[in-house]
Amino acid sequence: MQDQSSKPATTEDSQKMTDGFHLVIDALKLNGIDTIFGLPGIPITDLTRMAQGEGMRVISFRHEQNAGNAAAIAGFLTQKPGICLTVSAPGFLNGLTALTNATTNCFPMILISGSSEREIVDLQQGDYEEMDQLAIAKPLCKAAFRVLHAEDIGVGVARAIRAALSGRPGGVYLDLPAKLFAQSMEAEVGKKSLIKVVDPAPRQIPAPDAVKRALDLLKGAKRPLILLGKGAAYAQADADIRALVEKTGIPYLPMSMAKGLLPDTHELSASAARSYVLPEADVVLLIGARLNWLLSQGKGKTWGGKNPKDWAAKSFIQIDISPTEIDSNVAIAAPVIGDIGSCVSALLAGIGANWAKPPVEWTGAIAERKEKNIAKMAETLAKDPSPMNFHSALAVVRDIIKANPEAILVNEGANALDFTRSIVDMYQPRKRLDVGTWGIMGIGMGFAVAAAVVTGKPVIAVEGDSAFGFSGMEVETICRYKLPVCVVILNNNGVYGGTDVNRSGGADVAPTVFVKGARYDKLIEAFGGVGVNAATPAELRRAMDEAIRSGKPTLINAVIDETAGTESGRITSLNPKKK
Ligand code: ADP
Ligand code: TZD
Repeated sequence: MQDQSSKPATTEDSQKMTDGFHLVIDALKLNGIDTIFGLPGIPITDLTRMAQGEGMRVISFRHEQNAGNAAAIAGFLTQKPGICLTVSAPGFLNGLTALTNATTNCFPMILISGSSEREIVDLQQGDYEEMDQLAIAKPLCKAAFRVLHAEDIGVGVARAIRAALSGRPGGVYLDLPAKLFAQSMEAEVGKKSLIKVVDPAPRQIPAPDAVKRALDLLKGAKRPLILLGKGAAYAQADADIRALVEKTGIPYLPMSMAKGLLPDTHELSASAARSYVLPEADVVLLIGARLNWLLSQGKGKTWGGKNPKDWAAKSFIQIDISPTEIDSNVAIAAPVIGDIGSCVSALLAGIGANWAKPPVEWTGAIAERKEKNIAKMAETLAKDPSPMNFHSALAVVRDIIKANPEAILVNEGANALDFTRSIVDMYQPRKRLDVGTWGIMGIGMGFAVAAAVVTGKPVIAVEGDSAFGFSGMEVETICRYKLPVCVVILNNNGVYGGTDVNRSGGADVAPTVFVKGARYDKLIEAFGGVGVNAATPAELRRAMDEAIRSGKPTLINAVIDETAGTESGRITSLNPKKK
């Protein structure tokens, strides 16, 4: 489709005039935003060209959902809202899943979409890609704004940034009708209309009595536990969080994207004794983690309730920036409301030199279980079955991450997700990026592209073969921008596995089964990347080492036993069953 958007102000007026295109770019740049993830087309094609011309990094994707996921994770990694730019209606809708997912995960992101003319949309007269985008976005994100006049672009961008970053971070929609871009105004007036947002994520200091209540509860605990969530990773209060764990001597559990806040090999990590500490702990300090389904809503057997429907058998302290999160599932005895940096430093200030570390009965019992489970896992990882299974392949990934702790690990799938999370240790904060709160497939290549672009570090994406398919075309994007991304597909021939059968006996394969022996490595070769088929751990290791060494876009098809793994990985129980 050819672009029909109006020309920018580049005539003899260019010294004195500006236009909507340039005001959007200037407003973003003024606020330190230097990267746009998007996909061009009417009416934003020129915006992408001009943004690039004005020195912004413009990363162009093959599908808006992947650009949106890239923006979301860029927001998580940088504490600046990630920008996703799309065309109207279908492009907007393609980006919307990522915007809603960002909001669900508390990642700051702004989806900017061009839209059709208001007059036509509101009368439903059938414009090109007509849709009332603002109305559709509103219930699906944290905030949504539309700008109709060029002189309001500064305010619109400022409001979007504040909404994305302040309080609980989330996704914001900014609707820019096509006409806006061509509106011109005096450059000087335009410049003055822009707003540099001061303190977009203001610190929120917890109340002293709330801090005291929390410390009193923690002091009296016999079996305390700290639970770190991805909010703690986002907050970038890494040194204080580590100091809190080490000074109190309290064992901790990281949620999957909080892995690496302290190295997984830390002596106070209770990860390898998870099923012991959750039911046994008497006081649990949640830092940036919600008691949602990932934590069994804070009640039931996981937490030591005798009857699965019991209330929590323990007392919770919860640090969160969102006051309404408190008591959302179980009673929280000591809420501490504020930003994690301020809250953790307030707790630290109240922990004197004579703080009594937890009783050795508790820490000793955890250590004992850890040791047993780690030894059991080492035994499993040492096996070398043929074909490879998840364990023997992931033992390789585990070693590669250990040798390259600065690498970012992107991870999606079912078994591919669960096994990677438990087998591959992380050593540094914000290095593990995954399916998050929704358990959504399709984040893989978008996250990988953004992680490489905003950090410059090597990226390893461990993908189930089904999971990869949702964003697989972006291997072209990875090759086009020459990103140091190594995709490892744990290929077991289908969704969860490849052994299901058609119950009718008909010719179609079962709904969960893919083409047997597919060679995903050939995909990346089409775009000049390195493709490797790895049938053994040794081949996988060689290919991964080489990918890290060369920094070349690489896709490894790791051939996994199609009988390995279970339906839905570790969440089999969530599948509905006949009563
Ligand atoms: P996980 O899935 O890792 O358990 P969640 O996404 O459920 O983590 O929880 C993250 C929590 O962190 C959210 O409740 C969010 O409000 C909170 N949060 C995010 N950023 C901050 C911050 N800077 N300060 C305090 N709380 C935060
Ligand atoms: N669609 C979306 C957007 N998200 C989802 N989570 C699903 C579908 C359902 N789903 C899962 O929850 S995991 C999964 C799907 C389709 C793929 C599992 O297969 P895989 O991984 O090949 O990626 P394993 O290792 O074979 O289990």
